[in-house]
Amino acid sequence: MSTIERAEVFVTSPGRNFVTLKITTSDGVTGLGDATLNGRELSVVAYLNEHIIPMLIGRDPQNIEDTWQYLYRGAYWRRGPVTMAAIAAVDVALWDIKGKITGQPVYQLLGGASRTGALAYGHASGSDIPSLFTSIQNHLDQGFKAIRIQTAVPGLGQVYGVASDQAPGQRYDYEPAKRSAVPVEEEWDTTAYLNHLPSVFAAVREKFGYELPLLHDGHHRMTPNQAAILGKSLEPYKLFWLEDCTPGENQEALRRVRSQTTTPLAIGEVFNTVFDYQTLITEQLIDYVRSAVTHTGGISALKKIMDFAAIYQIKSGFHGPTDISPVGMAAALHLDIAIHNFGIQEYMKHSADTLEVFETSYTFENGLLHPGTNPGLGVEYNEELAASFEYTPAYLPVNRLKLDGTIHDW
Ligand code: CS2
Ligand code: MG
Repeated sequence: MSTIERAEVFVTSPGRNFVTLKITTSDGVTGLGDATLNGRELSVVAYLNEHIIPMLIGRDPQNIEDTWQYLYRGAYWRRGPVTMAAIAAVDVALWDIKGKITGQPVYQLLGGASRTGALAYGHASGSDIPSLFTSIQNHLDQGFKAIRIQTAVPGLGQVYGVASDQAPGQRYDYEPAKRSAVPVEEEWDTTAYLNHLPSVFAAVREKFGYELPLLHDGHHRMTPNQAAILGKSLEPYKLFWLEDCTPGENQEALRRVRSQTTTPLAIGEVFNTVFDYQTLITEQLIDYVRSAVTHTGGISALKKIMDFAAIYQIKSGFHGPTDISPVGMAAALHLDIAIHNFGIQEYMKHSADTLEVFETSYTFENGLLHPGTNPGLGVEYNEELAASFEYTPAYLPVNRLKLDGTIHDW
């Protein structure tokens, strides 16, 4: 029997920080998993090195479900982003190994292809309407068939999710996380935002028409009532979804929003188990599951969430920002291709440096992503090059109200 012989954790920073788990079997087969938790990277490194890797050595790499249950139930301390990112990395690396052992891309092991490609959405943003239009046009020129819209808010400074204005053809990346010993602080004003956003969507619809699927991320900043007001005011502009309108911890908050607006709702990038979705799914309070494979315990666990969601006609819209490594992105794409209730996939192209460290085989053509047909996940990790990009602490920003500096949800 082949066994897990070695497991190593690598940290690299080709523009932003990534944590990667590499598992090697006694037959010399290797598998990769993404363990990146933006701004809290080293906690997952410690969890893996100190508590998980010693338990993996000698186990059968083929028994993915048993290993998942062993790590989840065995720890006693269940759930949480650090635990579930660590378990996800193991799970994804074992799927990669199983693919290589069987000579199949992972999506074949998940039931095969349900579609020819995964519809992707890109991030357009701008400090004003003209620069937003340029950014949208850039994305259309790159082939995107669905676009997320974020804009600055008059009277506020830098708003998270709004990139510096783009020259045509330039790669979008708002978030090479701001490198400093402490997080940068941004200011916020929900009233100004609620007053401004509908006019942005009106302008975009007037210029680009009603066919283009448009998305928006509220980044957990609203109360249920404010979210209901926004959802209603955006109804004329027929959004594909309104994401993270309220803080994620309180599932019941979405009842109020749902009862007030037909704007489709998506949530879940900060969720880490099926229990974060239980009320949302059984009461059909959302339309899209926003989880990342990387933060939800891996392919095995997210597949189960999606099968549960399918019963309630809820679809996927997996998290795919640049702080998910190309390994995590590839894992999401295999699931996207396999499940029946796929909805859309977030896609921000990684930097050239990142794509040199992680050699990927996924493709983006005609608005659709495909994981490729290489055995396993189809990603190679260049350890030597990775080691030349040293880890630097980097944090997500903190949000304070402009009026009086109160720390705000975001
Ligand atoms: C965003 C992300 O992609 C999204 O929808 O909300 O930029 C998110 O803030 C980061 O991935 C957090 O690490
Ligand atoms: Mg988001």
